[in-house]
Formats: sequence, structure tokens, C-alpha cells
Amino acid sequence: MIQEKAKEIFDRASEEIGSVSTTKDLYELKVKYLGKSGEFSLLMRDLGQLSKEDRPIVGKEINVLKRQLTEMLDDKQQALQSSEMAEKLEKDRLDLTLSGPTRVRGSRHPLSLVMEEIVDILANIGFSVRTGPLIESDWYNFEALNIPKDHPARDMQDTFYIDETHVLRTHTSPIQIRTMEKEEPPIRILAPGSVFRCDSDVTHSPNFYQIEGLLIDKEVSMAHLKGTISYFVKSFFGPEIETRFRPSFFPFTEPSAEVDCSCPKCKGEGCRLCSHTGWIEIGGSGLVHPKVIEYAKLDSKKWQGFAFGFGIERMAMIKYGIDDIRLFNENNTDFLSQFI
Ligand code: 2NL
Repeated sequence: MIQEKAKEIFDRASEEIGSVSTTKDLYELKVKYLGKSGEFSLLMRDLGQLSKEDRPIVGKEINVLKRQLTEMLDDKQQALQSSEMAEKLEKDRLDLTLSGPTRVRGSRHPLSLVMEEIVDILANIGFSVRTGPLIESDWYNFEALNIPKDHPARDMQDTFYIDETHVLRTHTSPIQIRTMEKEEPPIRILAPGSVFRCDSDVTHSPNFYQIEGLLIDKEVSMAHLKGTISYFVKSFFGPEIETRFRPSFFPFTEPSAEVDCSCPKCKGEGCRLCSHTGWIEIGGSGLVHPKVIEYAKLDSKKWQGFAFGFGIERMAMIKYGIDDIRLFNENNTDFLSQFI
């Protein structure tokens, strides 16, 4: 009877093993039939009812069935494990064509790029950078530059006054006066930086950028100035771009010249950018006025010099074909990211 019961349990177990479809269910079957209080263990307890002679024989038969069942469970375990793995691999298949997460990269501001390029070009011919304070005395910003007391540039209308004798610098020239005072000629310096003028409309910002250059040496002429600026213009805009001087006036230079270059857009043919003249104004220049040399505590009989100034926004607009100065301060990344 025990053998019959054992056979019945075995048959039921094999049938259930055949129809089980997950390793989890298979484990439950193993516990149910072969576990410590599983059906076979319970059956083994009944062996006690048998005679001494029958007990080992029947016990052996049951053990054979148990071993067989264990083998069937192991085989099934193997089969289920590999099919579950195959299923998981199929389900978790990676799409290697998907793009990864994107990371927004910053880019240099066009005004920084232009400033840096101008400095690099002039550094190649011996100019080095000097900086100075944004708040300047009336002396360094106007007086030492031979700008008369009644000059319109000194109006509250045009200049930000901190107090009666201090202003936000309206150009970077004060840097150059300070350098002439401090350093021994010959001097070849660049004064790049932020400057301030009290006007704000569609084409003017109260805060903008400028770079000035100053050379002090013996027997400096307009030819040195023209040669230096021509070299700079060709380096910055391209070797085919010509430089032209137009007579002008600044209180701090004599003679003074407006600097034009042949239009980099139409190469001098005439277009909207150059108002159909073929030329475009990029800055001002001249030989340093002897009074300015003296104000900076140098002997104007011994030392002469040339100076020039460029607006950074204007240079950037011409070089990159930007038609609205407000773009520089709008923080529009579609605009700003174009300059790498
Ligand atoms: C312009 C004109 C210019 C200077 C700047 C200068 C500085 C010293 C002495 C003499 Cl310390 N001159 N600077 C000279 C001529 C023109 O700038 O239109 N800038 C955008």
C-alpha cells in the first residue's frame, strides 16, 4: 500500500513537473514533494508500520522514486532557467542606436573672442596688456588727455559721475596715462576693457568694450602707425583688406586720423554694410599730443608716440556680419552658441 501510495505521489509529482512553467513554481513543487514536511517525508514515517523485513525493501523503492524525482526536478530547473534567461535577454535587448543624454556645452562670448583675437594679433608684434580701474579720477579720464573743461564729453549727459571728481571711465586711455607714468619708455601696450557712457538707445549701450593701443619711443611717425594698423587689419579681417586714414580730430592726438578698412563683406565693391562707399570706419588714431606726453610726466622733446582705439562691438559686428548690437547682451544662447 505504501508502494502504491509512493507511486501515486510520484506520478502526480511528474505530471505537475511537466506542466510547471517558472522556476519559482518548480521550487514550490520541490518543497511540496521532497521538502522536510513534504509528501515523501510523511510517507517515510509510515514505514514504521511495516515488518522488519519489508521496511528496507520498501524504503529502497521509495528512495529510488525520490532520486528519480530529484533528477526530474533538476532537469526541469535547468530547462526553465535557460528559457527564462533567453526570455530576459530578449526582453532587455539594448537599442544601441539610441543617442545618449545630451550635455549642453557653453561657448565663448563673441566679444571675448574678438577682444582676445585683437590682443593676440598685436601681442605678436610686441604689444602687451595693461589694465586699470573702472572708476577714474577726472584727471586720468579727461584732464591728462587734453580734453578741455567745457568739452561736451565731460557733461553729466554723456558721462556717469561718481562724485565731483570721479567718473566711470569713458575710454581705456587712463590705463595708458598711468602706464606712461609708471614705466620707462619704450612702451608698447594694449588697454582692453569695459567703458561707460551715459547713453542708451537702439544702437548704444551704456556699457561697452574698447581696446586702445599706445606706442611710445623716439622718432615715431604716422608711417609707424599706418604700418601697425595695416598689419592688424590684414590679420583680423584678411590679407586682401586695405587700410585708409582720413584726417580727423581728437584732443589727445595731433595729427589725428579716422581708420577705415575696405569693406570685408563686398571687398570694396559697395554694399549695404559700407553704405555703398566700399569703406567702413573701424576706429580712431593719431600721434600722441605733446601735452598728453608731458601730462604723463615724460619729456615730449625726447619721446613721441602713436595711439589708436577700436570699439569691440563694432569690430565683432563687421567680422561676423551681426546687424543688431543688442544681441551681445540678450543672453540668447541660439545667437551666442554660434561662436566657437
Ligand atoms: C576711437 C578713437 C582713439 C586714442 C584713442 C589715445 C590714448 C592716449 C593718448 C592718445 Cl593715452 N590717444 N587713444 C587715440 C586716438 C583715437 O580712439 O574712435 N575709438 C573707438
